[in-house]
Amino acid sequence: MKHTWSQEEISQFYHLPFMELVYQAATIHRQHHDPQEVQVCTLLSIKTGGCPEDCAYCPQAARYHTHVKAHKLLDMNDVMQKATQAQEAGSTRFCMGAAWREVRDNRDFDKVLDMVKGVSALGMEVCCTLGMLTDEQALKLKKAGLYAYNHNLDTSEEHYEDIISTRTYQDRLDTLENVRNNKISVCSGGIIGMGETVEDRIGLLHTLANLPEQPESVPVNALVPVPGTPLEQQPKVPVWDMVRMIATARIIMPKAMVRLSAGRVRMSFEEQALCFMAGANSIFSGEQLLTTPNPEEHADKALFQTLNIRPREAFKEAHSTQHA
Ligand code: SAM
Ligand code: DTB
Ligand code: SF4
Repeated sequence: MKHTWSQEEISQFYHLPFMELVYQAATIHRQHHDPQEVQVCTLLSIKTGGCPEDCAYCPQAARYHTHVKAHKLLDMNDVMQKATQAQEAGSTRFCMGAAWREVRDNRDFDKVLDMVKGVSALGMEVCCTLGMLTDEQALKLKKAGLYAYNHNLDTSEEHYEDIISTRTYQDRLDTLENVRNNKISVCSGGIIGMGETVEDRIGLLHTLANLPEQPESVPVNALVPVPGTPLEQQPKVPVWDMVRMIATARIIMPKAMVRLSAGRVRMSFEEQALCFMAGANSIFSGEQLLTTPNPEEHADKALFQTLNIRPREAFKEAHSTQHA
């Protein structure tokens, strides 16, 4: 039977004494996952910048003047080359991001469908993050071989309108429903460090954990403050908050992949190790996220070696549910 988490229960986990929280999360992590395994994913921005939305954190919104140079949709060949490189470097999931408000039924979408087909044929978990989707568009992506769709709720419903005014929380939830109804794996998480309260963070986790089905994947991002965006002056998120967020997500969504996403460039090996201890079991590798820097490949190789971590195989979730 589905367990419903109350805001109060989640808050109690979040506020546990730090070591107790990490211990409980690490214990649950071991019941559902191999703690020596971390999935390595690669992001590629297939269409960069010029986005009509006003997400206050985002360097790709057309209305802010940032370092990002807009470019049109990449060619299939470039995408396949990047995906192959990523696979050779140990990535098992490839996520293509477009700075779109929503998918439109046009030639660009047809090209994206071809990209999904191509990357899927490599045997990687293909993920896309393209903005809002209709039910029909989700079905087309599914038929092309899409494994997962990323669509973040970003923060609590209450804090949402301080961050984004060009769409609503309900728009986000509707897209997640369209993704779920078409049997695509759901990836949805958020960002901390955007001036939210602890209640907002708990509210975000509350919404995610109580979706009709919990997301299979929950990215936890620390804001990367980009000059030119309204959030450029936000102070760095303390690692303690990142760990609390990851640990709480792990406890209330035990089966999900919890992804230590944006913000790793500013974290030491010790800090990242604490995140893995608290239940994070995925990272993005490669020197760029979408448009901002990420640790270099050799640094991540050294991190994995130091911590005796192995990269996780592709489709492990699907394989283990089939055998269960
Ligand atoms: N346009 C699509 C959308 O918004 O759903 C897909 C691309 S969008 C860049 C993907 C996600 O990246 C956002 O939902 C947000 O959570 C994250 N993101 C964007 N800028 C960020 C930043 N500066 N720091 C941390 N995360 C960020
Ligand atoms: C997610 O939650 N984080 C990734 C992925 N999903 C698409 C993106 C982070 C982007 C950070 C800012 C940038 O590089 O543009
Ligand atoms: Fe556009 Fe996505 Fe950036 Fe918002 S987060 S401005 S929708 S690219």
